[in-house]
Amino acid sequence: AEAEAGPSRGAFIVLEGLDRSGKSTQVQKLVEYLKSRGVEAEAWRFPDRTTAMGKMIASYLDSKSELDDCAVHLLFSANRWEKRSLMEAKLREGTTLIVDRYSYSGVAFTAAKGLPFDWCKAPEVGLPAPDAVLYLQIPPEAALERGGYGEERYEKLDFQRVVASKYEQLRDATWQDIDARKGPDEVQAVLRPIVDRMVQTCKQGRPLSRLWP
Ligand code: T5A
Ligand code: NA
Repeated sequence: AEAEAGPSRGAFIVLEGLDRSGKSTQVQKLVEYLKSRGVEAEAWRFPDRTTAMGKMIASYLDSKSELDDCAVHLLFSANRWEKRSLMEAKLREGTTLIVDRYSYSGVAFTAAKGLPFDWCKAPEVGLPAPDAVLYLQIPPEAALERGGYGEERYEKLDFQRVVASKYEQLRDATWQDIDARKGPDEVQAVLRPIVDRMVQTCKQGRPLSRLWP
């Protein structure tokens, strides 16, 4: 049964996908679009590289430091927890958050290294759950052909294939597959009505739930 409506709030929308699937491009476009329609909206991204933990993560991703696989997984998770209260405050005050990666990336990328799925999910339990997860689906081979691929730690074809298979296991009721092989404007045209609808639903008081739904 539908949960009772709560107070009006902003929507929490996450874009997920392999490296170079076009998340950042779509997040920026969505926020500009929402603002142009008078909707209060902000672009967020994880990892948030600006915090102390984020700087450790950035150094690891650039292969400037080595970290134990379990330790870095917990750092990525802690980097979400440290933003939790601000995230919840923004949503409560009516700001819609369009977020580039979240806990789904956290689980898919660490599980792809061979760590147990349930262990990967555990530190995410209790974080705010997104209202919608929009998965930008692209074959790893096609992502590879896009600019800049291959500079960061995880940007290897074989690894991205395993990540894609781990994402498959994370599908839940909030998840929607989006064909991301098309041009940026075509992908944007598919995303806008989905986001518009969720902004309305949350304005009407869709209760915020917790991971994992
Ligand atoms: N990670 C992350 C974890 O292991 N655990 C975690 O908990 C989290 C949160 C960094 C890495 O960290 C891992 C996952 C990642 O490996 P990141 O900083 O988000 O994560 O890095 P990327 O995902 O690689 O982000 P990118 O910015 O590189 O890729 P995007 O955002 O998917 O793609 P975008 O929009 O920047 O576009 C990439 C290129 O393609 C072009 C763009 O112009 C650009 O050159 N492009 C298109 N070309 C053709 N058609 C389109 N539709 C296009 N859209 C964009
Ligand atoms: Na990357």
